[in-house]
Amino acid sequence: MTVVQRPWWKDGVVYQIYPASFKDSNGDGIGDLNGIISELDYIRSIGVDVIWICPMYDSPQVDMGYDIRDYEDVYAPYGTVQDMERLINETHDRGMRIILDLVVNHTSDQHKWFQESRSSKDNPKRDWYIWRPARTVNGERKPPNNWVSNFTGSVWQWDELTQEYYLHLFCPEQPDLNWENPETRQAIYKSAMEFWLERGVDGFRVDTVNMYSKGEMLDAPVTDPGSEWQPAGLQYCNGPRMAEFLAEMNAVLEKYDAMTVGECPNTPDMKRVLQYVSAKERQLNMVFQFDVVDVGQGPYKFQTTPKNYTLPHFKRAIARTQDLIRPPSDGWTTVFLENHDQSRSITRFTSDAPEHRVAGGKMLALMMAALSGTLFIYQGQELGMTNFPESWDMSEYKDVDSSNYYKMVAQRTNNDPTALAAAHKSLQHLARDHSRVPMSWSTGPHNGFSPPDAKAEPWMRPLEDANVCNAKQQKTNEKSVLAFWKHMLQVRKEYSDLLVHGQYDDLDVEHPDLFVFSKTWKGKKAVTICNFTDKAQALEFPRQVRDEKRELLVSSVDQPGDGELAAFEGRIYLLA
Ligand code: TEU
Ligand code: CA
Repeated sequence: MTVVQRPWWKDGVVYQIYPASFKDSNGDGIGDLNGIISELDYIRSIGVDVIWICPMYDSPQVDMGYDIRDYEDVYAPYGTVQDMERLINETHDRGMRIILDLVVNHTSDQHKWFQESRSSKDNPKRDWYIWRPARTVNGERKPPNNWVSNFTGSVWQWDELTQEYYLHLFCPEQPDLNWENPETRQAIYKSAMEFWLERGVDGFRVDTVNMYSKGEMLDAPVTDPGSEWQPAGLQYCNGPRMAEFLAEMNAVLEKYDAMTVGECPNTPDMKRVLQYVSAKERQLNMVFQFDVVDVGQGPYKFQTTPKNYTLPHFKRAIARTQDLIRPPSDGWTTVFLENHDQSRSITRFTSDAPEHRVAGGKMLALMMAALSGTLFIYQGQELGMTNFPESWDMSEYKDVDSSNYYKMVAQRTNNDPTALAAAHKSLQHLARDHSRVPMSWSTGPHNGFSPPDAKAEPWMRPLEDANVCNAKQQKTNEKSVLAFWKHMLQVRKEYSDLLVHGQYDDLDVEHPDLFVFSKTWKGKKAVTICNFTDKAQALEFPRQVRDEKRELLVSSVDQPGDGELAAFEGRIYLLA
C-alpha cells in the first residue's frame, strides 16, 4: 500500500463544535443541529476545512453526551438522524468535511447492551462489560482494585442484583465496554462506526482511545495517601492489546478513507505515542497528547493555582508534540490549545485583562498557525472568548467533573472555607465549564445564542462581555481576533510547506519571556517570535539566527515596532 504524503487531513484545519453551546435555533435554551447548519457559512468563512461535532447521540447527558444510550440515534433536543444527514450534506456542499466523536470505551448505563449485561450473570451480553466479584478485606466488601475514577471515587460500582462490581473509568453511569470480547468489538464497529460512515461522515475524533486494552488491572501504587483510591492512568492506558484492536478497527475505517484523531491521555512515553501515529503502523492518523494542556496542572488536574508554570514548561510541552514528526518519524501530529475539556487559552496562557485579551488571542493564533500538524480550533477560540469570572458562584458550574471535585474537597476537608475557596479559584482557572458556555454571537438577548423570543434561558449562563467579544461585531472589524485568525489561516495555507509540514526547533528553550522557534523545509526557514509577557520586550533573536537576513511575514499587531515587541506580540519572519 502506498502512503499518501499529503492526505487531506494533514493540511486541513478542524473546527470543533460543542452542540449544546453552539447555536440554539428553536429557543429551548439548548444548541441544536439546525443551529449548526445555520452557521456553516460562518464556519467556512474562517477558512476551516473540517468540522468535528462533539457527541450528538442519544444520551441521558450525565457527562454531556459522552454517555451514549444509542449510537444510532440523536439526542432529541439536538435533532434527528435526518437532521444529521442534512448537516453532513450541507457541510459537504460547502467543500468541508465532517468528523464525529467516537465514544466506545464506555456506553451509558442506559444503553440496551448494558441493560442486558446487568440483568443476570448468564445473560449472553454479560461479558460485554467488565464484571468482577468483590474482594473481602478484614471481613469487609471491597472493589477488585484501588483505582480512582477520572471523576473521583472508585472505578468500581457494586451492582446489587447480580452481586458483582462493574468497571467505570469515568462516571458510574459510564460502564466500560469489554474490548477483550470479539463479539462486542464487532457490535461496536457496526453500530458506532459503520452506521455513520455509511451516512457519509469523513472520520472520527476517537475518545479515550488508549483505554480499550486495560491489562491486568492490578492495584496502583499509593501516590495519594489521603485517599483509598489511587491514580492508575498509567496502568489502564496503552494496554497490551491496543495495537491489535486498532488494526482491527482500521480495517473498517480504511474502507471509507476515514481519518482518525485519537485522544491519548497518560502517555508520557514518546515511543508509545510514535507507534500510534506512525503511517506504517496504521493505528491512528494522529493523536491529541495532553502535554500542552496539562501545563500548570497539579497531580490532580485542579490541585493547583492559576499560572503555576513557567514559559519553558510550556515550550517543552510544545516541543514534545512537534517532535513527533521529526525525521525519521513517518508520523503526524496535532496543534490545539483548547477543546471542550479545557478552559480558555487566553486566560490560561496569556492574559484575559481587558487591555490584553485581544493581543493575547492574536498572538496565540499566530503561534498555532506556525506550528506543524493538523490544526484544531475550538468554537469561540476564533473570537478570543475567555473564562467566565470569579464572581460566578459554584451553581454556574454544570460539569460533573467540577462538581465532583468540589464535593471531594468539601468532604476531605470537612467543609474548610479556605480549602473550598481555593477549589473555587482553581476551577475558575481550569474547569471544563469555561469552554461550554454559549457562543457569543451578538450583543442581543442571550448573546444571540438563542432567538430573542426564546422560551427558556440558555442551559449555561452566557458571558457578560459580549459587548466587546461577539461574532457579529468581529465579522466586520478588521482589527478583531476573528479577522486575524482568518488572515493567519491564509498565511498558513500559503506557506504550508514550512508552517504545516516543516521541522520545528526551539531556538531558546530557557528564555523566560520570549518563545522563539524556527521551522525548516528543504532549505527554507521561518522564525516565529512571541512575547508572552504583558510588557514590551527588546526584539532580540537567538544566536542561531541573529545574523541572518529576514523579512517580516506577519505580526499580530498593527504597527510592529523596530527594535521592540509589544506586550503579547507575535511575529513570523522568513529567512532569506
Ligand atoms: O476525556 C477523557 C480524558 O481523559 C480527560 O480529558 C477528562 O476529561 C479529564 O480526565 C477530566 O478531568 C474524554 C472526553 O473528552 C470528556 O469530555 C469525557 O468526559 C471523557 O472522555 C469520558 O468520555
Ligand atoms: Ca434548541
